[in-house]
Amino acid sequence: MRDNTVKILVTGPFNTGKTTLVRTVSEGKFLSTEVPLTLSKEKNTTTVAFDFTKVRIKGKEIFLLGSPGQSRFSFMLDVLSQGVKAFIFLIDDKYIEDPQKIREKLDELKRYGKPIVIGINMRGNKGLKKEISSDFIKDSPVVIFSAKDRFSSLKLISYTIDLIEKTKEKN
Ligand SMILES: Nc1nc2c(ncn2[C@@H]2O[C@H](COP(=O)(O)OP(=O)(O)O)[C@@H](O)[C@H]2O)c(=O)[nH]1
Ligand SMILES: [Mg+2]
Repeated sequence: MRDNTVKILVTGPFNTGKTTLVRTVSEGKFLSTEVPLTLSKEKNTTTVAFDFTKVRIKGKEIFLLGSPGQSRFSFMLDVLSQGVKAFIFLIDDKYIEDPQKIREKLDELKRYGKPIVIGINMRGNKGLKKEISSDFIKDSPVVIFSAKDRFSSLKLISYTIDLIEKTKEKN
């Protein structure tokens, strides 16, 4: 990859807004691999391979990928993590996923040894369940945002780019 390209992987449990985040920052030019989902009350589609877009932020070309959320596709994480500079790990604002499972996924991600930013997708809600931040804030920086809002989604990515730069300086 060229010097000013930065690959970032958006990952996290099912139904946390990963595909929405990639779509929102893309301004329409994006690739997705969503297929119809019949067994879920919450969602009609699910990502089976990845979401992808390219976007310019802070003079850098960001390759933004979204992973599938369902555990049966977790083998994709290794494939998609090749060459990533950082991860954005999304958590649902309603905290429907079992915290223990979220933690397992997060621990799995830490094994790659790259910076992780936790994004809590508020989906337009104002109140944040207190336990979310207290459960996870000590692990990695937490950014509260909304995946449908372009401005807040770009802020989350900018934050991640800054963290990559800071981590580089330390090494
Ligand atoms: N209102 C609102 N809905 C959202 C937001 N982000 C995601 N959603 C909805 O949440 C659901 C799951 O989003 P999706 O991106 O498919 O989640 P993924 O499984 O993590 O890729 C979809 O119905 C989205 O429309 C948001 O910021 N605001
Ligand atoms: Mg998806």
